[in-house]
Formats: sequence, C-alpha cells, structure tokens
Amino acid sequence: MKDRIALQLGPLSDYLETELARRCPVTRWYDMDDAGRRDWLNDHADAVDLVVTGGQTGCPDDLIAALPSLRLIAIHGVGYDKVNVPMVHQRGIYVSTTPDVLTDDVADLAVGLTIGLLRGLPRADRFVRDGRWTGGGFPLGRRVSGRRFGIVGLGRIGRAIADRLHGFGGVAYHGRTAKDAPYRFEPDLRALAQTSDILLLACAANAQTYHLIDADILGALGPQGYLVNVARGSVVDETALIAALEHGGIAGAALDVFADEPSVPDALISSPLTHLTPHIASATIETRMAMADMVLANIDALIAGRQPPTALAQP
Ligand code: 8YV
Repeated sequence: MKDRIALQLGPLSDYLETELARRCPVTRWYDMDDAGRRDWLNDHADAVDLVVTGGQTGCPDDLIAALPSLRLIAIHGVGYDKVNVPMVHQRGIYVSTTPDVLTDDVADLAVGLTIGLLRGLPRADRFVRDGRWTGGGFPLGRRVSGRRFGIVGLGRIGRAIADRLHGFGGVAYHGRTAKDAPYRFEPDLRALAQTSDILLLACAANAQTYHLIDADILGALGPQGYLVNVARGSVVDETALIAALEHGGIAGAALDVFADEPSVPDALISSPLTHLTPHIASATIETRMAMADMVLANIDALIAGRQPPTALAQP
C-alpha cells in the first residue's frame, strides 16, 4: 500500500505537528513557492489522502481538484467557509472540524473585547506604560453593565456569549430561526441593530452572511452603538465600517477577525475607536490542545477506516 501523505496548509502547534508526523509523512504546502508546488504535485499528488488546515486558511478548489486520492480535509477550527464543502462532498471526501471545544474561549473573548472596547482597556494600559498617569487622569469610558446586547447568530458560540452577557444586561438575538433560548428573538436584523447598544457577531460565514453588516445596519446601530466581531471578517463590509468609524456613525468596534487576514487596514489600526486582536478567540493553551486532539481523532479514524467523528454530515 502506498504511503499516505498529509499536506499541511498552514502552521500548527508543535504538539499537533509532532503527533501528525508520528502518523504519516507530512509536507508543508505553505513552505513551498508556486514552482515548487507544481513540481511536488507532479510527483506526489496521487499519494495525498489527507489535508490538514486551519479555519481561516481552508483549502482552495484547485488544490482539491489536483488531489485525486484525497479522503479527508481536517480543519483545525470550527469554520469551514474556506472549503468548498458541496464540491468536496460530491467526491465523497470528508471535512472535519473541531466543534464545542473552542466555544467557551470564543465567548470569553467576545465578552473581553466588549469590556475592553467600552472601558478603553488597551489605551488605559498604554497610558500607564507610557508614564502619562502622573500627568493627569485617564478619560472616562462607557458602562458595560445594564446595556442591551444584540447577538447575530445564536449557534453554539452565540449562545455561550448570550449566557455570559445575560449577567450584564438584556440580550436579544437575530438568526434564520428562533432558538429554544430564554432571549428575545428579533427576525429583523436592522431592528436588532436599532435596539442594541452592542451588536456582537457570532454567525457562520457563508453566502447569506457575506457583508451582512453593511452601511445600512451600521447606520441602524447608530452613533452610540458598538460592534464586536468574533465570527469572520467577511460578515462585515469593512469599507462601510471604516466609513462609519470615521464619520461618527458608530461609537466603536472590537474586531478579532478581518476581511483579509493577516493584513488589517491602516484606517482600523489608526482609529481611536477600535480594539483589535489577531484572530485569537480560540487561542488558549487548553483549547488549542483540545482542538489538536480532535484533529488527530479524525485522522486516526480515517486511518482505521472509520468515519471521522466530527466530520460534517454528507448529503
Ligand atoms: C482558529 C477559527 O483561529 O475555529 C475557527 O474557525 O477561525 C479559529 O478557531 C483557526 O482555525 C486556527 O487554525
């Protein structure tokens, strides 16, 4: 039987890389240039039955098409927006993700970003470090408790955010359907934005949610409203967001995800109204270990000829 080769599309933790290498030969796709990739595929394409990738990296269609023996795309993450799932499923290829284990961390970061944004924590920290405290007090922030929180997408992560923010104030949510949850469902996103002080994005990225938050929704959120995004950059029209921040259309935005990671528009970096983090919502030692173990469990199942345990359902 031919050797299985795993194609690794982006950097992974040392632990996951070590464990992966114990199971099969691994090739780092992201270390090769275009010519190197072409040559490598000429010699090895047929031997690749596994792709390991991150949620924000996914796997491009042309690479999938170039791998005739591919059997599993193991995503180290919960988002599968960068994988053409219908195309992959049509070929009987599994796509696995790492659900549940990252839910709490992502929800924790959403709350942290909310507090950081309204209370100005990044700037307050810099204020102390720069020795400016002796020259006077730090400007007042805005209160978090008692606010109206609007959550877009009440899936696992949205629900965990809602359960945490319920301790701070009123929670309402928008999604395709009402969920069995003790929070007010708002079928109209514009109305949710209008009646929320803080709009938090926790929906999946797909064609329906692409630029869901546009100039109109930001206008409904209004000059006193804040946006928090731990979903995907594609959910927000970044140009409209920048315009809203520049013209006082909204009060501020906390963003863990961006349209074109890892590049972040200068206008967001230089804005005094933003709180930015580098896509770290699931990035804790504990969660990344659990995510790695879940990726390995899916690979082990494939090797043993079983269905990967957290494979997306095939039609
Ligand atoms: C990770 C993510 O940062 O779960 C996702 O979809 O985007 C994040 O948890 C990423 O997948 C790390 O590889």
